[in-house]
Amino acid sequence: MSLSAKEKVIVKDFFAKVSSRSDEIGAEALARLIVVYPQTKSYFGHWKDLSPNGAPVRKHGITVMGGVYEAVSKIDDLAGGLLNLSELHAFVLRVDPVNFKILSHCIMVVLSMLFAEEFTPQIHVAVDKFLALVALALAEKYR
Ligand code: HEG
Repeated sequence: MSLSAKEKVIVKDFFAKVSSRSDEIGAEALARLIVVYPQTKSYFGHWKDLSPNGAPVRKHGITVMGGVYEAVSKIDDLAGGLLNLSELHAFVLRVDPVNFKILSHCIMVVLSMLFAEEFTPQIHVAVDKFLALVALALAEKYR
């Protein structure tokens, strides 16, 4: 699977358009991740406060969105561009790659919630493919 030139433009334009609300997207997506899929909390056991609307969850949601925006900027070479992040998640954090898909799903839900009008089916499919490729790139270093 790969993104067409047109899909890349759609993804870049959409994320540019919603960038002023990036923190909110990340915080809400991470809050939903740990509420809806509580098994994901095991990776964040070192945080003192694991409440969905608490400061650490919010902060990490913002960090993750920073990674998503980094991926947008490296859309032409996701595997190469996200190599360091992949190594971190594989060898240091040991995050099971299935969780990348679960988080992608949460991000999609939040995008459709916050941008009900803007998040058209055409944008939906391009962003869905993009996040699937980001998940694949993050899992690159697992073997
Ligand atoms: Mg990960 C750290 C991005 C999915 C668990 N994640 C990070 C960092 C970034 C990032 C940018 C900081 C890296 C650094 O400190 O240098 N994460 C990122 C992206 C995605 C993702 C872009 C998927 C789209 N992360 C993800 C998932 C889990 C996870 C699904 C677990 C369910 N990430 C995780 C943990 C840390 C990071 C435990 C370290 C958090 C800490 O500092 O306490």
